[in-house]
Amino acid sequence: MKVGVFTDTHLGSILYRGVINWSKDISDVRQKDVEDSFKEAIHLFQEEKPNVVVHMGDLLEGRASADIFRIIRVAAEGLKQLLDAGIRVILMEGNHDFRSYVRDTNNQPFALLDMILAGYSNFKMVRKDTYTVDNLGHPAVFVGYHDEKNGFSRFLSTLQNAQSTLNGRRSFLFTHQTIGDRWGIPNHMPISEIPKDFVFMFNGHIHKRKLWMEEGRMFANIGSLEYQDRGEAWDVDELWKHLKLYERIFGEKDTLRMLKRMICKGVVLFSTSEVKLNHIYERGKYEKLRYDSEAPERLRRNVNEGEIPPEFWADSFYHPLRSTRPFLKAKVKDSKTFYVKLRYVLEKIKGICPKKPLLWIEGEIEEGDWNDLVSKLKALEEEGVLEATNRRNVPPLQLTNTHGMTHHFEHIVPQRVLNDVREIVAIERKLDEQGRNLKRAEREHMRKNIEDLKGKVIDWILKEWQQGGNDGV
Ligand SMILES: [Mn+2]
Repeated sequence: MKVGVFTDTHLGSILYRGVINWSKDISDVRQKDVEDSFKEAIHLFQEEKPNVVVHMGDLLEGRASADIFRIIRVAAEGLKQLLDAGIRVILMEGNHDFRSYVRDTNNQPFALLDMILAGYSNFKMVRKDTYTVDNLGHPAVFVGYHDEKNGFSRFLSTLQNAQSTLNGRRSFLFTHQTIGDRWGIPNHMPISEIPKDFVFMFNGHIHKRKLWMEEGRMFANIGSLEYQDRGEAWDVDELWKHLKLYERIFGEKDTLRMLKRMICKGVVLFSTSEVKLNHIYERGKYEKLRYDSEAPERLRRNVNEGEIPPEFWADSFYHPLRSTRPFLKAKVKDSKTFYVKLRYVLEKIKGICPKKPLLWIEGEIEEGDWNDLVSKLKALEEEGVLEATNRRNVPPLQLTNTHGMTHHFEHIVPQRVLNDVREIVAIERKLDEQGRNLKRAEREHMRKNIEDLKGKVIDWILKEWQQGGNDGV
């Protein structure tokens, strides 16, 4: 059975959390971006024809938008296309679908959507505080949003109730709730408390993509369909470092491919009958998995429990969307260096992404330098390379978004990896300059040294890549 999963569409959203003072009004652009990515996801599912499509919540920005009726129609029209094509659709209610100031669950955006789609027998909706059990080749439990005001006890009892219906069978779990302690968020469901029969878990809510193994179980956080929050934005300096590293190791084509996977938000498609998945169910272990991907030989050899098979992030699993609008940020210390790196990064992004990035800057630089930088950025907007930026040196906002997130996502290339890269460069140069004068054995030794170092760097990159790098809260 083929399953498509997406989440946190936030249709109707016109803002980015934690961002003010854009150089122009971007609310229309924003609203269209969010609809574009939703439509692209629907289109992708129509083409790939999964048996089931699951949306894990926050389909709508139902709490804030006055445009809610139009937005519900946009959502319904998209979902109808899947339902008409015979694809089953399972929608889970998220905290943004639910307007907490309206008590009546029948007077909520999702209730309306349910009425619109009620005629479809292949449509299923999981409302707030409820769950449903279904079959995706293996049992699958779907849980609507649970209020976290009093912690996770109600969510836990829902999971326990659901488990009691499984008769010991291992199951998928799809939930909007935050699972695991991977984001530095105090509000999360500890993995150790999740009933043990749930072995492959998908969660929404956190817009940052991440895939990992823990306690022999698999966790997939797919992330939102668009950037929602300044905390998700990619740091220019960090992107630049990644690019330089990838170019060194992979060459141009694969560098762009990796960049796309880092920057572009996306959807997941997978087959529940895949051998590797069945291993999770049958053994709960990965050692015996067979690797048929194009991952480097050494990685295939060195798979330990706890590592994610790279093919789960391969093209067959994660599908980045073209309509993603990149979101960059920077803490500027030296405006000239920053500008050089920014131009470089923007040039590369242009190669993978039709939409112009947004840029958020802050920094402690002289008034004169700041004004100079601002006029350069304005020129970039006029040139059509940047969509918008912030014009004033606004002090960093305290990130008080709904998830209470902080900048736990900063992730730079570790020093040891940079050292390996420097070493590779140094040996390559030496080979280049003195190769002819060296003994053959010595040359071979140096080449082997380069291969070993590259292997180490590639291991790090793939591991980082699997875990989602830095793309999106
Ligand atoms: Mn949410």
